[in-house]
Amino acid sequence: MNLPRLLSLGLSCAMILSTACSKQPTASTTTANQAAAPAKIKLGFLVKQPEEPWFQDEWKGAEKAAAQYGFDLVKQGVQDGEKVMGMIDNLAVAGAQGFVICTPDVRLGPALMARAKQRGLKVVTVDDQFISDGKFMLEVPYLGMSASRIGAQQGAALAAEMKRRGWSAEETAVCAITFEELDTARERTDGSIAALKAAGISADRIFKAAQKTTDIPGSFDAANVLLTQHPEVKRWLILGMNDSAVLGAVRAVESRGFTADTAAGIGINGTDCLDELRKAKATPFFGSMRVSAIGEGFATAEMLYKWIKDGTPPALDTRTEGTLMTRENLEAVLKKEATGG
Ligand code: FCA
Repeated sequence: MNLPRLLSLGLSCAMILSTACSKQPTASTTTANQAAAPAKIKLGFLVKQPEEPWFQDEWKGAEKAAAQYGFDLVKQGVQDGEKVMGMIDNLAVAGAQGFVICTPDVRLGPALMARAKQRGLKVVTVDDQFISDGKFMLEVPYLGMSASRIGAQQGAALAAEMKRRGWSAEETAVCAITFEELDTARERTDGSIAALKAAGISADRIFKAAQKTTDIPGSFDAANVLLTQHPEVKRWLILGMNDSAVLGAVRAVESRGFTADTAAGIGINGTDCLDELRKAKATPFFGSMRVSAIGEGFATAEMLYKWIKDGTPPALDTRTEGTLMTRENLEAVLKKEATGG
């Protein structure tokens, strides 16, 4: 049932109840004498790509916080600006006091903050930091990945893998799937490329392929263009800003006959690649920098809740770290994370 319908139903129920009470003076006096129970805090958690396991995990974390602190949680996918603005209005009407958001477009920041302010809603950003006039909106609380550092770890791990396999510099090249219009994405891939260069891989063996959309088809298409341009490459190292960027490129190299022995990709997130890493036979998807999305969802929802409940303003900039997760250590990494280790 949609929200306006729910609200109008709620309203009619309230009207029926109040009519019933006015006909029974005793009952209504009792009601008036009872201390009004404090209204439950209600928070929204809005994400740009609800189909990504990363964001589903963030929701799981937020649900954990809701259960622990006893607040209501409204989860919603907001794939474009119109949906974001509509959702801010809906949340306000539904009595919410704030929301956490991973915005579909970081340049929506100023308009979104103006609407939230007008509606009296507090805002915490996760993953993608708002931009105003080309600058980060540092005044809006943000929690996200240590993008450059996690990217650097990805690049260093790819270089180590090349060395371990004994791949020569002449036969090997890097396929870097990029999405440079998003800062966190650019910082990750720049960090990764810098680490590969620092490990001795020459700049002219590193090829960027820009994805038009941040999903598997988007990176598959980008990688295909690159592979067509470089049929001479015998070994591919693959990097990208997240798991789906690397998964798309992995599917593209596979379609040209590359295997786990001739290509190696490392993603970031460690959430969208669990099925891939658990496959009976290894694929060119070697591993991923795992970051706890459940932890991020919990932390941002908790920050917002405490801000509303106690007036404690959240930290303005909080960064999370990653761990290399491969077929070998996957279950151990997940277990350690689940047990808070
Ligand atoms: C961005 C990406 C997501 C995830 C998140 C932390 O929003 O699109 O896949 O990596 O940062």
